[in-house]
Amino acid sequence: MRFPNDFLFGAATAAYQVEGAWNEDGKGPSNWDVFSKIEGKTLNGTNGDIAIDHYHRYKEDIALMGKMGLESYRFSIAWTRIYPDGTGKVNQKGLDFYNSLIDECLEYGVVPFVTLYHWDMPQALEEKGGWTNSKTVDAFVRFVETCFDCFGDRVKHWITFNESVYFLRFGYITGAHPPGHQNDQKGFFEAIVNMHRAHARSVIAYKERKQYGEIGFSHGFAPNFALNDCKGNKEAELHANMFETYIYLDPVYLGSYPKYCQEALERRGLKLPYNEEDLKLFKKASELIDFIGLNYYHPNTVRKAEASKVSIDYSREASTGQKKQYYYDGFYEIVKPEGREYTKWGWEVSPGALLEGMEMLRERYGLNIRFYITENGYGDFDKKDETMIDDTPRIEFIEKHLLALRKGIREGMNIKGYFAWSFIDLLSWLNGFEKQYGFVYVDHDNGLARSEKRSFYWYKETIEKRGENLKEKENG
Ligand code: BGP
Repeated sequence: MRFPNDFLFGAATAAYQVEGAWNEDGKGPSNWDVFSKIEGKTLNGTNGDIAIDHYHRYKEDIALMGKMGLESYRFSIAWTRIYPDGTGKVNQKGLDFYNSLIDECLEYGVVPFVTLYHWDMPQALEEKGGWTNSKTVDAFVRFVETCFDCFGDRVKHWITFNESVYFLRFGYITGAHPPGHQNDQKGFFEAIVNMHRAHARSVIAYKERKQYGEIGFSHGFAPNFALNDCKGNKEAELHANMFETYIYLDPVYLGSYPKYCQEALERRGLKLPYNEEDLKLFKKASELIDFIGLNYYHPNTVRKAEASKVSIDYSREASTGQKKQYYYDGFYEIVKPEGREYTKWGWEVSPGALLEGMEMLRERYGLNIRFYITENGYGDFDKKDETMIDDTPRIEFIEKHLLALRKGIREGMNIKGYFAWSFIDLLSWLNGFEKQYGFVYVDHDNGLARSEKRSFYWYKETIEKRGENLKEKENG
C-alpha cells in the first residue's frame, strides 16, 4: 500500500535549536539564551548562540530539502525576532527573515508547517513571571496575530504549542528548563492554565481571519502502560496518563480539565486556577481546532511508587531520561523492564505503543480526529568518517514507525502526515550536539559543513515511492 497522496512526508526543527544569530538583526534575548548560560544546565555548557547557523544558511538547508523531495518543513518562529522584548514594536527584520524562509520553502515545493511556541520566550517576559503572568498571554496572542497577518497567506498549517507537558514540568517542577523553578507547584498549575488560555485565544484569532488553513496543538506523547495488571500499577497507569496527557489535551479538544486531575489536586490542597469564562473560551476553541500533533519518541512503563522512597531528581540527566524518574507527586515511577529495546538514552523503542496510544486518544476525542505525527526520530552519536555516515539504526527506527502508521491508516485512522525529528543535526536542549537526529550531518570541526547521511537518500526514496519501498518488511 502506498501512503495516500495527501499524506505529508516532512521533517522538523525548532528556531532555538538551529538558527543561532541570537542577537542579530534586532532579535531580543530569549529565556533559553539566558538559561543555557547558567552553569550546569546544559551538556558541556552548550547553547544556541550559533547553533547550526540556519539563520544564515537557511537557503542551503532548504535547497537540501528540495534535493530530498521533502514535502513539508516544520519549523518554529522565534518570538524574540518578531517582538524582541515581547511587547513594544514589531521588528521588521524578523518578519523579513521568516518571509524569505517561507518563500524559499515554497520555491522548492516544500509546505511550511509552523510552530508558534517551541519554548523560546522573550526573556523580558520571563522576568515578569513568564507563563504564570496573564500579561504573557496577551503578548503571545499579539505575536501570533502578527504571524497570521504577515505569513498566513502562504502558511496554511499552524501549531500553537509544542510539548507543553515538558516545558511546563521542566520549567516549574524539575527546574531543567527555564524559568528553572524547582517544585513550584502553584506556579506550575497557573502556567498550565495560562498556556491553555493563550492556546485557545490563538485558535480563535486564527479562525476569525478566515485564512482557510488548519491549526493544532502538539503534545509530547509518551503513553503510559502499567508494568503488569496488578491493581496498584493499573492505578499508576491511569494517574500517569491523566497528569501527562489528558490534563494538557482535554482543555484543547473537549474544553475542560479532567475531573480526575481536579479531585487528585484538591486532595493535595492544590487547584487549577481557572474560571467559568475560561471554560467558555476553551470550549469555543475546542470546537474550532483541526488536529492533534503528536511528538512520539517512546512509551513509558509505570508502576506505583512507594511514597516514602520518592524524591524529585532535579538533575539534568533525570530530565533527559538517562536516570530513573519519579513523578513529582509520588504516585508512580517509570521503570525500564529488561528484554525490551532501548535507545542509548534509555528511551524504549515501540512503534506498537504509538498505535495503542493513538487508539486511547481516538476513544477520548473521537474516532475521526485528525493526527499529524509532528516529531518522531532516533537520537544517536553520529560520527563523521571518510565516507557517508551510515545511520542504519535511524532508518530502521523511522521505517518501523512509518509501517505502524500505515497500518493505522489502513485500519481507519485519520493520519495526515509524519515529521521526522529532525531534518538536520541540531542542538539538543539538554544534550548538546552529541545526540543527533538528522538526515543531514553538520560538521562542527569543519565550519558547520553539511553532508547527507544514508538516511537522507532512504527518506528521499520513501517519499518518491510513497512508502511502497517499506512493503516487503511489513511482517518481518
Ligand atoms: C522534543 C522537542 C524537540 C527535540 C526532541 C528531542 O521534546 O520538541 O525540540 O529536542 O524532543 O529531544 P532530545 O534532544 O532531548 O533528545
